Amino acid sequence: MNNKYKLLSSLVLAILVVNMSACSKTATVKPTKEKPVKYRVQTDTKNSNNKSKSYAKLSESWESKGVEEKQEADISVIKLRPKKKIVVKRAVKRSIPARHNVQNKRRAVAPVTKKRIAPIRHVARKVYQAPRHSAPKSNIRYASLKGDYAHNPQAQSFVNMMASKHGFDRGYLNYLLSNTVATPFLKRMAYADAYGRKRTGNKKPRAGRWNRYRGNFLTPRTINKGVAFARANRVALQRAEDRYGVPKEYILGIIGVETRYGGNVGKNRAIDALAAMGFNNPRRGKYFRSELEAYLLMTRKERLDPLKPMASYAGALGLCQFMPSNIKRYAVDHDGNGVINLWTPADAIGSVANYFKKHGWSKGGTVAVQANSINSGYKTLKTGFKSKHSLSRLRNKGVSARNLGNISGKASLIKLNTYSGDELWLGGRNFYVITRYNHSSHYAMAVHQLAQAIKGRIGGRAVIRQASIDSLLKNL
Ligand SMILES: [Ca+2]
Repeated sequence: MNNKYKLLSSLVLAILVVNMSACSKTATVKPTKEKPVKYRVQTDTKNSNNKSKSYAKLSESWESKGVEEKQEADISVIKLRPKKKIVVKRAVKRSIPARHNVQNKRRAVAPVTKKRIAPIRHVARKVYQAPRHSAPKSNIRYASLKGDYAHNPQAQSFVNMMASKHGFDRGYLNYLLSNTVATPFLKRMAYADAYGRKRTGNKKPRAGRWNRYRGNFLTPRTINKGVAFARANRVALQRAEDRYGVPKEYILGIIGVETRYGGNVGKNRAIDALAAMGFNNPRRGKYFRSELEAYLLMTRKERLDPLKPMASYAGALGLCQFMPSNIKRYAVDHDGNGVINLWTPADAIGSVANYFKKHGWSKGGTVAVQANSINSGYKTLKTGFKSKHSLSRLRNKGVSARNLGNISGKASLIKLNTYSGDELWLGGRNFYVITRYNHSSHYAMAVHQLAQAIKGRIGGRAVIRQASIDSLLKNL
């Protein structure tokens, strides 16, 4: 009987428990003013401690909000909240990469518009391919000057001079100068050339002037370009070396420093640059008007449209940046095609070599050697490419060189200002000849060091194999 009674009581208990659990699973929280959302209620038997803590927190917060039906809420309400949060987080995680993918796809399929092409590079490449030699449009006539130089008396007298001295048609010159533009940049450059830069106070120049100057030219990129240019123009360089006695590395040094082997032949039309310097420059206007005169004569002779060629802001032309008057004096038709075109590598190479030869290049002569000083005696000596000191005098002042090359008699003492003090060099006759290209010790030293860097690479491993002019143009 006892057993039966026990079985019955346990069955009754079990039924009660099952009913209770069934009731609790279907219970819901009625919406209130503050919480109008129905919460699904679940029981959890595992984390009873957490439940009690969470329930305590919930009841406190509901009390503060004045909710009366907190008793009906179950702890499982808390459990639903993290689930909700997780869902939100997943949505955020999904949305970020999805957005990126859309953007990337848009970028990938976006059509390349004309605006994306850099105009300056485009122009530079176009000019490097050399202006065409054909009859310019000299049949166009203007009755009078128009445009930026319409009321410029110097421009008017220039037209008269060109017509009377060289037989140019006045109407054609009017057309040319009417289509010549004085850009704000060129006018600014003309003003700076005339009046110089303003110096503020008596500040001492900063140390490292040579380091900064050298850093503009002695770069791996420029040296690599020089090696590629040398390999592409091997024949023209060798012919120039044989004909004029100028080592090919110094020709490469000049073209590298001047235009980075054609990468930067100027962003201004030559006629705009020369006219701006000639008609807006009270100090050196006469010189630049004579260069404009030489330019128009050159374009007439070489059958070039004067409105086409590009130049530096000072009017220097071609890969070797000759001024127009120097084209007449020193430029040569090195490739023998009947015209002088300094935008072609061969003519530029021959013209640089001829320029050096005409200025007294000594075949086989040493350009520069580095020197040492045992004391500060050199500070009493004049320095620069114009200085000339006998080797014995230099030795008395504590200056000596480990290897003088074939420098004999007199040498220039070159002092370069570096971050770590003065760097001394002895310049030979050919160092002075390089300064005839640009009157600066820094310039000549940059040409010398770039030449030596390229010389060390030409005989070594090829940086760019089978470099042709076409592949070089792609790399520019
Ligand atoms: Ca030629």
